[in-house]
Amino acid sequence: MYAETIRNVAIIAHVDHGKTTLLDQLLYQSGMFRNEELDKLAGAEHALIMDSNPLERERGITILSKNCAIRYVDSDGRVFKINIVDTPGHADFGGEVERVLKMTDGVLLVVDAFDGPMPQTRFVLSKALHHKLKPIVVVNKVDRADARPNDVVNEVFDLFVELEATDDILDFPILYASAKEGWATTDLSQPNNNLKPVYDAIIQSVPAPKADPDQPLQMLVTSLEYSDYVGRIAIGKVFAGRVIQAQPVTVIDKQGCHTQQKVIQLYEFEGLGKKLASDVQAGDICAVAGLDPVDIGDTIACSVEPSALPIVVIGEPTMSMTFRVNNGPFASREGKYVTSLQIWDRLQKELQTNVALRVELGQTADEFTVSGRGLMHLGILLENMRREGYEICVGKPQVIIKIEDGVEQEPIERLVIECPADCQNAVISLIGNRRSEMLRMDTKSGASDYVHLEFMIPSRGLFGLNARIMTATQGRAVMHHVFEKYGPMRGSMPERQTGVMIATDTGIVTAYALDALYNRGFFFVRPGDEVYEGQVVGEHCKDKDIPVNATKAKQMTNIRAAGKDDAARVRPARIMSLESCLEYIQQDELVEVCPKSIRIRKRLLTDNDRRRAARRLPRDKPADKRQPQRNLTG
Ligand SMILES: Nc1nc2c(ncn2[C@@H]2O[C@H](COP(=O)(O)OP(=O)(O)OP(=O)(O)O)[C@@H](O)[C@H]2O)c(=O)[nH]1
Ligand SMILES: [Mg+2]
Repeated sequence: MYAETIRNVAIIAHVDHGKTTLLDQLLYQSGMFRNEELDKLAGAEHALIMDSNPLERERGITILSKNCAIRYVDSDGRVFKINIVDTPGHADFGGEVERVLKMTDGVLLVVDAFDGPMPQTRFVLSKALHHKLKPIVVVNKVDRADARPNDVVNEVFDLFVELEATDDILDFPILYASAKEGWATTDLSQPNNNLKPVYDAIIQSVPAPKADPDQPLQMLVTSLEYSDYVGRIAIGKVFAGRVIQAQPVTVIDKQGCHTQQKVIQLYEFEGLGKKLASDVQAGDICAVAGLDPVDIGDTIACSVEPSALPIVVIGEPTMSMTFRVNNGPFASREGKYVTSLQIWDRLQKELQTNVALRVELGQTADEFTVSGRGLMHLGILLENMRREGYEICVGKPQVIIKIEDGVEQEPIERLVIECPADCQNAVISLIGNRRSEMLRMDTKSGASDYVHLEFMIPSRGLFGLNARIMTATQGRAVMHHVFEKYGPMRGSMPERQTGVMIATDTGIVTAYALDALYNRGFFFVRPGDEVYEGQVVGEHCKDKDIPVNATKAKQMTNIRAAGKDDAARVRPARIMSLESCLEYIQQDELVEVCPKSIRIRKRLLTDNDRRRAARRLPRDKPADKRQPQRNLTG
């Protein structure tokens, strides 16, 4: 049967364990390309081919899952087509992993030979086991001087047992690899110089897709792409039957609505791209152009006997933010798209491909509530929008509270921190007052000066935690968290300890003014920057907000003062990334996201308005510490 020579696998792992590096090397060694051809496609610092999107290159992480197909000839001369999906490892993009697993029959579970299984390893493995996918464990980075591959294999085995894997799954094949150096072996005492063992393990261990080409067509759409020439392109796996060029089909959406449409163009994956195909049979992954409407989760079915495939359920968002029209004094200076309609249209477009995102109308016509899987998930959306020329103001991220059986439930995350033994006390005391509970604390086997700490902590407790842990450990700790479950609300959280400095005037920041405020704290702006009344220009060293005049210029007189007239003392500005701003702000503040600048401002720009609003609050809640929503702030 045709599908006998097809293998569909996804590469899954915790962030930075080397998925993309492994896939790139598999492409180099596939014999389908000249090395120079691939070298040209590699980009940025990590020189990875598959991380092709500009933000991925900038940050060195994978954000979107991507398909490619490799032809492989085994030792018996049989030609196999291996469809491989690269997935992101960051917990916030977990939805991307869930979306694509349905396409595959097996997974390469990559685990770092020093780190061992981390929170996202557990998450992606549990999803793979849920889909009954056959795992192959790749212990990667064995070239590392501190690698401890044997311990890691034991830890992976324990993880499988914890996740209640069945006996036949527990029999998983193990490969030891250095993706960076491009080799893998089944036995560390027998070195090897290529990735052939990875190909062989895929061919031997991953089952061929169970699919019957003689049944009526059923194809599940798992990704969408756009092309200027052919419009929407639906990508997915053909579960039954075959797709034929120019064939009429019935598209069944998630509500069960049928529409009669026609395949305009049909592609199969080949190497890094797609090539036109006349016919794609059950078991293979293909792309269909010319269908509209079509969405992720829809079934493309036979027009005579249409029947839908089960819908892929994606985990719910846990965090939401308000996106609103930028109404600050500098609005429309940098952006091309500034109206609520333009923002709404852009968010609707994002919903078509970003499966873990939700968008709802907000309290006013200028506001929308956007929910996602975490700060980075929403941060990447904002970053993309800003680069496309949008201007938006966003409010403080809030965790999404659910009510179950009349009890308020909040998202709880599994947090893993690995740090040198000498700073564990500092870490534990920081986390201790954030309503967490410790699950585990042990020294990392094979690396005795490192401790491995595991906690359950409300998502609220994670806001601003990373920066504090890094300061407390001089940047030596590694911290990862992933959503685990909803649990009963755990009470109030400590919030930002410091107040801010708020500009009282609109104008250009002067070194003279900053010098006068030298002892008041840190600034987010530099001399020469333009600021407006109500903008947050710095962090106060005390816990109260203070108004400051950052634009004050030195009075011009013709009397020269002796001494340090020209030598204004200005601390280097603290330049905050978009995500750090989002973590930093309080309930009464907004982040203004524009194509060239990111500013923090007070919701109410004038001092009078803020005072008036504070007076309206109950007496026992001071204005700068107010928390309108039951202490939800972190
Ligand atoms: N020493 C060593 N480093 C490796 C190896 N494989 C990958 N790396 C490095 O690990 C880092 C992360 O590699 P990626 O391939 O981007 O990891 P990833 O799993 O795709 O990361 P995300 O997609 O962001 O989850 C890069 O700096 C690689 O150079 C390896 O075998 N040995
Ligand atoms: Mg990657």
